[in-house]
Amino acid sequence: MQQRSSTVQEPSAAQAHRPTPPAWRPRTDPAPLLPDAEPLRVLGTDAAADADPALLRRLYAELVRGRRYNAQATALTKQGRLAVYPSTTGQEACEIAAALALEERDWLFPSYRDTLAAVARGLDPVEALTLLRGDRHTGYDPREHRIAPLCTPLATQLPHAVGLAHAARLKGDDVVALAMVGDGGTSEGDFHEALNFAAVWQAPVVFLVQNNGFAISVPLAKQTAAPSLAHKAVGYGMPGRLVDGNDVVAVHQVLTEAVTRARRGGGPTLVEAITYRIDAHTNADDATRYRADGEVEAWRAHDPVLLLERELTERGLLDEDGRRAAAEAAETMAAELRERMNADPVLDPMDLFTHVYAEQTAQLRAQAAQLRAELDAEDENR
Ligand SMILES: Cc1ncc(C[n+]2csc(CCOP(=O)(O)OP(=O)(O)O)c2C)c(N)n1
Repeated sequence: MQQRSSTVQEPSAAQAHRPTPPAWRPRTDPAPLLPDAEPLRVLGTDAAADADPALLRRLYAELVRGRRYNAQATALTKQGRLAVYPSTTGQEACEIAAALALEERDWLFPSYRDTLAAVARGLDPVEALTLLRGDRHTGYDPREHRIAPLCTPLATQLPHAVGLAHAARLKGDDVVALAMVGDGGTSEGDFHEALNFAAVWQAPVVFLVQNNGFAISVPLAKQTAAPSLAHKAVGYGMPGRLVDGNDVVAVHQVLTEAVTRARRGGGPTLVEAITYRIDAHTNADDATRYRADGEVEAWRAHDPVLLLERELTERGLLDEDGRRAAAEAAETMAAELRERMNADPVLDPMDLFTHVYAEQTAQLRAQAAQLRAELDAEDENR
């Protein structure tokens, strides 16, 4: 081995002429942006004692109602009353916490899977299913409840949320946008663009990734090599937070903190909630082809409704009567949903031409006139 010289070396001629590069240091300290090593859990820990009993009861009632809503909507697909339903059975904690973390003046940007969050925010349960019933229109006025349309093209709701939040801030409106996306959606360009713009503009947005393990049949390991999806936040310059997505109190806490931070001008946050999709991707999917029953059973033991029920019971906040009351309220909602969904919707075929262009093209005007004439002729022949 070559001996190192103990004498200070004179710089070579080339080194002597090399200019010193400008000093470099990270533009922000990455350490505070990093997610915790473990997802935050509150239920079953000492921290649960601090949770407000009224909030816990409200969360419980919503979870029970949400579970029943998922079951009823799935049943409606089997009865031919609903074209498709992407269930959130097992993910109700994320859906409910997202809805409840927002103030009335805020905006929710859901994906196709997040009907339940929209319903928990106050949307009519039937209107929330309009798109999934096969009607191409959203079926509700997004401005009324400040719920953007349920978005089927993956992650496209994210730049929309950033745009709205940034515009609100420019106007001086005290509004936060919460955008929901799946783990698969994080591979989309829109995810990158939304997070980058949000951080550069310090827009008041909260991104909630529901990591339910799969993008249809594609497991997360085939989607990303990142340590976690929450770690992606650091690359954009925003904090990433990891939370147990089946612990409704923990998700509510993390989202409320992120919403408050955004409202105070602290900028966006990326939250990754670790959860699991108990049902298939939709009623059109057979999940047994790509995952083992044992995996599903392991997650059933970590069920969001059971976790909260256990906590409430142990703290003496829930007894048999309370359980029955929550179940009955959920049953009433389901019966009404069933009844209303069993009525045939009255659709006007002329609606095909509305809400598409502000000013119709000559071709569309001609087509509309042709359809009008055909419908009128049908009426006369009746
Ligand atoms: C831009 C785009 N590409 C592909 C699809 C087809 N698609 C629908 S759902 C889905 C998987 C999405 O998985 P994930 O984001 O994890 O959400 P999850 O359905 O699990 O809630 C895909 C690929 C789509 N809707 N949009």
